[in-house]
Formats: sequence, structure tokens, C-alpha cells
Amino acid sequence: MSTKAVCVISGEIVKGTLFFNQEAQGPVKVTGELSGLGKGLHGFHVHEFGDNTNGCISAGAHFNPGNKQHGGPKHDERHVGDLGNIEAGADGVAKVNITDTIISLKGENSIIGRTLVVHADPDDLGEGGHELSKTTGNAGARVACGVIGIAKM
Ligand SMILES: [Cu+2]
Ligand SMILES: [Zn+2]
Repeated sequence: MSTKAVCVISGEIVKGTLFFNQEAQGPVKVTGELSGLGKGLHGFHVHEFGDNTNGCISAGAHFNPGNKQHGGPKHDERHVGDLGNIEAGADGVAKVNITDTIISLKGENSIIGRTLVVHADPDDLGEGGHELSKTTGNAGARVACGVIGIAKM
């Protein structure tokens, strides 16, 4: 049986919908499309809280139940919420198609009820040598976000 979740992203300019699908205990597939982005890479993370009372800021830091350092999605040392980057074309549209084995829709790594944040700048995946590389990937401002919720089967 598969578990499904959905996230409506809504910023001032950046908008879109993301879908999450997980078969049994398998990887989570994240698909969807976002528009209104600047051309290029944008950090893409699950942040700790599903709290948008003060916009995307109140979502807190990257979802990090294992108390690890920030990294890229393929790294052993990463936050659970580190999904790397999405890439927008010249038209400002990013087609998202990510398969991740660390995030989950159930259990201790569950991202349900947390916030998906899209950033202004690229995530350096912990390797940029900037003072923020090991905590945020130096991905800059939070341009849009949405809370991940349980979807209809
Ligand atoms: Cu982030
Ligand atoms: Zn991180």
C-alpha cells in the first residue's frame, strides 16, 4: 500500500504543487512543478515545523532529528530534510522529480506536518566553504513554502 502527501507552495511570486508518494517502506518520490523562480538552482528543504504564522521563517531550521550537519541528498552526513536543489529554466519553471531514501511519510523521519521551503539561491550541499555551508547550504532567503499534508488516496 502506498502513502501519499501533498504540499501547496505559495509565495508572493513562486507557486506550485508537490506530490509525495511512498510504497511500503520504500523511497519517497517527490514530483510536481513550481513557477515564478529565477533561472538556475534553488535550495529545496524540509524544515522542522509546519508553522507558517510568521511566513516561511517560523518553519524553523532544516528537519534534523539525527542532529547531523547539513549536506547533499546523496551524502551520508545530511539533515533528513536536505533534498538538495531544484532547477528552474529561463521560463522560471522547475519540474521536480526527486526520489529520496531518507525522508519518509511515516515513522521518525516523517515529513508530514512539516514545511517544504524553496530558497532564492543554490544550496552548496555543505561544500561551499561558507560559514553557513554546514547548517543551511548558504541557500539564502526563503522565497516560498508550504506545509506537507496527508493526501487523499
Ligand atoms: Cu531550507
Ligand atoms: Zn540541511
